[in-house]
Amino acid sequence: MKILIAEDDPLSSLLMQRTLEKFGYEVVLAEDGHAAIEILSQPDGPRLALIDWMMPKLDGLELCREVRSAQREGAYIYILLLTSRQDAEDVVAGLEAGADDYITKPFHPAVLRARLHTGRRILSLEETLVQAREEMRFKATHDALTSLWNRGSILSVARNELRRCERETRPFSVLLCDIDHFKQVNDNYGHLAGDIVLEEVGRRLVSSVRDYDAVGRYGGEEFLIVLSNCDENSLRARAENIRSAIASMSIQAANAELSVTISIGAITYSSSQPDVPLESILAQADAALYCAKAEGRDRAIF
Ligand code: GH3
Ligand code: MG
Ligand code: MG
Ligand code: MG
Ligand code: MG
Repeated sequence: MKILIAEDDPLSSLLMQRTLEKFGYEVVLAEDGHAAIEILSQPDGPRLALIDWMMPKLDGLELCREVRSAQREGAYIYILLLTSRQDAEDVVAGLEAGADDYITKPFHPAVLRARLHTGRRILSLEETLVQAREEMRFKATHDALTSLWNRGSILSVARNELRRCERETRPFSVLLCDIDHFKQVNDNYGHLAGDIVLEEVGRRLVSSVRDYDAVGRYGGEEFLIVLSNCDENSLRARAENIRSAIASMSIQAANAELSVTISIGAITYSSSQPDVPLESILAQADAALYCAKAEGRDRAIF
């Protein structure tokens, strides 16, 4: 585990470095507060910091305040303040500035070691919390079966893109895709096979679009694709690509090789008036999808 030592006195610094290396830490040194800030703000910088109170330029207290105000989420830095002061008001000042703990000079190595263990316990707890929060955030925004954006998220992606297109007077394009006769997959091969088909179709849709396009599960077997920087001509080409990419798939499920087709309602909206509701564009896409179904499926209608 990496640890920062911010200490202006070379001898103390060396002594601490040796002690900490003996404990198994990978030590990074800073001679003053500014250098410490620099090191701590690096993405893979140390998360544990042993900071001397008295330093030139930026002292330990200012450093604590600085670190706390620049704190990025998920990158908590545990600060152990090193001081020769032990008056009650100094201790209070140190903790209020943002230190997590303090240790007085001259320190006993075993006490330092124990206090650092406490810091690591806190850091690992924080890491668990951050991961749990990330997971919750992902679950709240993604579909559980396909891991695509869920309905709420793809709608807000679409809404944001629509507003951006209006501002920049660019065309806004969506594809509403619906698997053809999907009920028959469930009826003939079972619901689990149906789920596999949904996952595979979702994966293929993602691999058929560009990185900055967005694919979401809009409903049961319906997918909404928001394409950025796509005018009507390129939408035609891309809808056809996507249609044929799905039609040419062979999906292993329920001991069978399944294939499906999709129908697509394709809309390019070029803004002539501001603030057109997304819902009205999606209603047009839905109407186009309905035509694609009526005209025999496995096609895109614009
Ligand atoms: P069409 O070509 O007109 O779209 O016919 P369709 O059979 O695809 O359409 P329909 O709306 O009649 O049936 C959709 C089916 O999708 C019914 C529903 O049970 C199934 N479905 C929806 N969500 C899921 C899911 O998460 N898993 C599985 N296995 N099936 C699902
Ligand atoms: Mg000092
Ligand atoms: Mg239907
Ligand atoms: Mg369908
Ligand atoms: Mg449907």
